[in-house]
Amino acid sequence: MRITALAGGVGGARFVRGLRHHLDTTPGLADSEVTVVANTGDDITLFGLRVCPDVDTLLYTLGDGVEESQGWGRADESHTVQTELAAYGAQPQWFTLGDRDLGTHVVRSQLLGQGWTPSQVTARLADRWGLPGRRIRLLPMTDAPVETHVVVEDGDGETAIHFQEWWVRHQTSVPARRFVVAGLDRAAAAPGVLDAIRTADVVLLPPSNPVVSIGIVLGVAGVRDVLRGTTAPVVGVSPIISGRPVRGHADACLTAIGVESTAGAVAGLYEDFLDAWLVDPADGDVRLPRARVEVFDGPLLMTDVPAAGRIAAHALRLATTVTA
Ligand code: FO1
Repeated sequence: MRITALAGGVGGARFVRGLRHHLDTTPGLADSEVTVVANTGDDITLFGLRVCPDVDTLLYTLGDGVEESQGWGRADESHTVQTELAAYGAQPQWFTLGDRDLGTHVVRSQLLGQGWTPSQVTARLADRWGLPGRRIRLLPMTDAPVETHVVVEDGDGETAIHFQEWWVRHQTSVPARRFVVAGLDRAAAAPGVLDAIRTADVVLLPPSNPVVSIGIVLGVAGVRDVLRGTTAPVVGVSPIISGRPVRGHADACLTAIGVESTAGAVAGLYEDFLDAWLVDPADGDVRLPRARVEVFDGPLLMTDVPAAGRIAAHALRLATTVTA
């Protein structure tokens, strides 16, 4: 079976890890191929290095190198370089860059500087993390430079800050007026992205942030069209449980775009291509105009890999019951 997932950071990575676990432990599914289309709007340049948080979160999580307590960054991390940067007063200091994590950013920046495309770099990094051997293909959504910025109030005016500054430095406490995704209007899909959606047997939307993760991937030229046109059923997993995001600050992002933080409202963002929507029992009352809604038989929480696997398994079963 060929499965394609559009993913952002921690939620997306944990879901795909659970999906791969389910496929590997289910007779007849182990040789299924999983293609992950990753959001690159979170990317940021720091200290002259290109940092790709969602891609790196997927690499580390799927390659078993992630710091599990955070869901991002490397396990067994140290911060010697960061301490030296602070001693020099180098800015910014609000974004934690561990020594092992910096290894990824150095290699990525070196290869980009030699003319490699982000797709080529991502494939090279994925090799180190053993993703091909696990039948996981990780594609950045585009090879064009794209950055999500957040317009916030500034005195009697407004100013734009990088998404990471809003997300990490301010923990989204500063109200966002809107998101501006620099470069998205000129961003072509990266090689293989549109085909991965067109030729999939199933397309899955993990419980990633619907605004700044999946929403950004949907903004890449052609992605929404192929999602509408694919014969594959498109099945999503709600990132909201009874009005609260499972993790992160999806509610602050939804508020910024004037959407209520409910499982039904998030599905509404996908309604032009969504075929089925998996919700938590607390949201069993959700009704959608076209997509089929199903209630997961337990909390929609990826508390560990098997739990994520059960959610992914339910999403795949749901896919077999809907015709695209
Ligand atoms: N998240 C934080 O809350 N604080 C950090 O200092 C931080 C550093 C960081 C470094 C590398 C990386 O790949 C991710 C990092 N994240 C950090 C998470 C990141 O901001 C978010 O997970 C994604 O960008 C949102 O999906």
